[in-house]
Amino acid sequence: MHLFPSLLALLLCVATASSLGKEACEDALKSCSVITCGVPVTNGTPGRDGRDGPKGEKGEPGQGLRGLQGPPGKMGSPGGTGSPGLRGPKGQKGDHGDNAASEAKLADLQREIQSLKSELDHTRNLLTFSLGKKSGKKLYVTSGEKMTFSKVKALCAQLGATVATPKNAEENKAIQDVANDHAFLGITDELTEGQFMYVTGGRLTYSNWKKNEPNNHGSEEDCVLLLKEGLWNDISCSSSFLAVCEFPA
Ligand code: MAN
Ligand code: CA
Repeated sequence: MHLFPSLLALLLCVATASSLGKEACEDALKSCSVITCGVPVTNGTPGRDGRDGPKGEKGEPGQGLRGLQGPPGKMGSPGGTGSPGLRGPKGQKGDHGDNAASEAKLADLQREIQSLKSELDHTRNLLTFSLGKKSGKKLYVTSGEKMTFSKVKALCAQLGATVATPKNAEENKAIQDVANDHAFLGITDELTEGQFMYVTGGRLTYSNWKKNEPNNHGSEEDCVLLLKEGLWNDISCSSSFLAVCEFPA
């Protein structure tokens, strides 16, 4: 709006300054802010443009905002086979098989068991009769062989029996009759010297020692021998005598 009066003042001022002397110009400067002072000259024609300068060094990276994250890369190649996993839990019990077939099999087995039982009864009766076993009495059996005490124990155990052990005079006589020779009894003092015990456990409740026995002759007599005449003598367990086994009453 006030542009026109200001432009007019500037033109006037330039015109005044170029027509005045140096002093007059400096005076004019006080009222005019745009002009420069000097001796007035006639301007020459402008020179030609210079050549292009050398290329500048690469600038520092800009400080603008970082771009957005690009899309995901391509999928990689598959990895190797992993190690086997842990063993799974035990499965549920399976169904029962064919019920009718199982029952038929069971009936067969029950018949077979009955048949075996009666055959076993018959064999036992025959054996006890032939061995002269009396009802309610122990059965004593000998193979007629002589062996060390440890072998007698093993043999009787194999038969499901124990080594013959008289608990009274009647049993002592029964063993004597079966053996008809010196025979080992199931009694030792192997655990504590001088303290004779049943090999099946427990202290003696009956004995039939010969005079001056047990004497632990040579300090090595821990077993008991039923002499042919029915009396007892302690003897070395590593000597060999008749094996007599005992079956329960
Ligand atoms: C003699 C007696 C017995 C002993 C035997 C060993 O008969 O001393 O006590 O057991 O010898 O052979
Ligand atoms: Ca002795």
